[in-house]
Amino acid sequence: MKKYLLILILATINHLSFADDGSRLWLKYDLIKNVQQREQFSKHTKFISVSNFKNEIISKASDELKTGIEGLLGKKASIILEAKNQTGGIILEVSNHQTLTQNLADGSFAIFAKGGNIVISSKTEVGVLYGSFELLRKIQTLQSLTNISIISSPKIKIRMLNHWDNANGTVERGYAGSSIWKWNELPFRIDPRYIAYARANASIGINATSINNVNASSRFLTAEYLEKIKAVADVLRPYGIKVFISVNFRSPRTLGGLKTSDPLDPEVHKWWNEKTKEIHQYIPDFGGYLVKANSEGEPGPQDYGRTHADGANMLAEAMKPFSGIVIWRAFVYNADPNGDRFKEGFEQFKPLDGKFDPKVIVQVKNGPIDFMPREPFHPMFGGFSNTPLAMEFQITQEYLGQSTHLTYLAPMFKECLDTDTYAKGKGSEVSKVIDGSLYNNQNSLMAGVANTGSDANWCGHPFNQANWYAFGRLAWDYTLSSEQIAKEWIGMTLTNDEKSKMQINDIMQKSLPTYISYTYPLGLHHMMGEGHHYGPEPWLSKAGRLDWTSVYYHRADSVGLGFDRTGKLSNALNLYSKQINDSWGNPDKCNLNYLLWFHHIPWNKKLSTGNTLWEELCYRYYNGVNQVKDLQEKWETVENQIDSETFQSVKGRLKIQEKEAIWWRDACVLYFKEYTKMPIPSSLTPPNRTLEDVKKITEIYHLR
Ligand code: GCW
Repeated sequence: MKKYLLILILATINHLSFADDGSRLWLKYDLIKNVQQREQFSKHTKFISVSNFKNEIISKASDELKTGIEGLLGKKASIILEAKNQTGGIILEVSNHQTLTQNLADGSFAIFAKGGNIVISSKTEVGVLYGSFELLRKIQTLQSLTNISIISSPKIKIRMLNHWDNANGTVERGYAGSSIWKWNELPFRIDPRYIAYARANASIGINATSINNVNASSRFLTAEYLEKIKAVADVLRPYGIKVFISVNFRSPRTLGGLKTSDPLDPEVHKWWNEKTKEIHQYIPDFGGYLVKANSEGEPGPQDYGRTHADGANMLAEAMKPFSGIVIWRAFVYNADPNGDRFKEGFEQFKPLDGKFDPKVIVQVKNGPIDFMPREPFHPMFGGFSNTPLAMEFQITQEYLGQSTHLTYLAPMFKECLDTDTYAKGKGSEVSKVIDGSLYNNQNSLMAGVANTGSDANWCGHPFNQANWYAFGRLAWDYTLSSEQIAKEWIGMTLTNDEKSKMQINDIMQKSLPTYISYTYPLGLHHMMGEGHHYGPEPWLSKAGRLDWTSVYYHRADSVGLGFDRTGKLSNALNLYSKQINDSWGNPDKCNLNYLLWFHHIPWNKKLSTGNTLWEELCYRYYNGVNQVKDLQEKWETVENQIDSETFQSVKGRLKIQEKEAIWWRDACVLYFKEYTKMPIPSSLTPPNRTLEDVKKITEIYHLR
């Protein structure tokens, strides 16, 4: 009793007096305030029964349940061996329970009430771990456990984070501090954050991670680094997470001292075979290789006149004796000033469709250009029937306000996954291409470029955590709605107060349309600041390559705006199905969200809204700014329900966002106005600065 009181007091003090630095992510396990609710949950969670103390995954599951229950309910929960006649507890079992006998994917689990207990059952240990997190999520979000009955099964086999982390501790496109991997300390010191990372990922079903940047250093394949990676893999393994390595294609030369890295050279083959074997001595369950080749200056098979398939298949061959796979990225584009970058991935890979080894998955970005805030789905998803394709989402917000703008990305992920490619007629959504069901592929993979870093709260903006969370939940089950995911995350991370939850969900759902409205309305894209990719630079006309400028994409002139991708110019639309062409290919039918992606529209053309293009553009930029104000007002209403540190952090960032939304609006409206020679609609207050003033802000960004 005394012990119980002490835990209760400590938990209460902890909850009341310490500001929340966000380091516990969505696994906070703070005491549930309402006593009746606690009592309800306590009835079902008196003990945790396991059938074997020794299995390390099961022991992670039972430990997590114990920690969670003790924190949330302020009471002791003991782990016992094989409950016999006890009731009111949780039983973890690895079994072929009838609910799981159908051909359910690895990691599936069932949670059900039986004989006065709650059973978490799976055919595999990792399924029990996922089920344990699911049960905790139910308690964290205050859902009743009475007669609980859940069967859950992952739709995608490999649910993976891609870290763009470098050996020197920096993170490419990372906005939350430096790398979470402390290469200088490994393998001797294991940072406790690795365990926290593993728990967070397991809680949302992520089961794979590639630990280094795709702009890869060969260093990661040295014995010194393999030992370090092994240490990380050992921490992640009991949480069901496999480690992958991004490799530099030139490694046989740089590391192996060979004269070439030509994938058809027998010595090169041998080198990779041996290297792959060596990796497995450190990491027996090694996940595989991730490769960025012949893209943005990275080496690859084309350096030797070979194809992407030659390169990928050579690595697949080396992987043959093992369970791992090869993930080959399709993010390639040549610097052809007359071409259309939109088409390049498709065109380079199309002749190779069907030529890849079964161990290869081709990983395609969310968007034919590059993770823009809104892109039409990549045409490869509709055009490749003989190659398993993986989805690469970007969780880190390179083009989405980085760590200062609030943008919840589940609606973006879903927009892409839910779009019908019509590849095999109606019902051929992108999700069915990547889950393997459309073409009966065995492998399926969804990757997210990680947004984690050394910041106390891992992700920079407190709401960026929600994007990591949402990515994992959707990789597990893309049919979940973005509202459901948001509400779960809010309940676990911020508050369970119903009214506040609704307000915050509203903020989250509106955040992406708001951001798009003041940056890239109507299908504009790629007009951000050069190099750093922050803020507006629509006037950018000179860069290392033409397709790194802004004018290449928006094509503003005295007649109109937008990139004509119809048959009149680039004909990229032709890469999509007829059904898509019937809508997106027709400027009068095209969804306004994609209009300027595909058409060069005259400034004075009347759109379906009744406004001319110029008017509509201005209204959207101005609305975007107004919507940020709306988000700020909504955030104010939840102050009493939110931890003060988090509240202030978001409040401050929303202020920056407001200022920078105006920056985007003024930059774009004033810049395009030069082409239109038309006034800003009279109902809007014109910017109180000139285009030159705004350009100066960007110049300062580029000062050295
Ligand atoms: O989005 C662009 C980024 C690069 C990145 C590249 C890629 C890792 O600006 O920083 O490099 O894409 O995805 O390979």
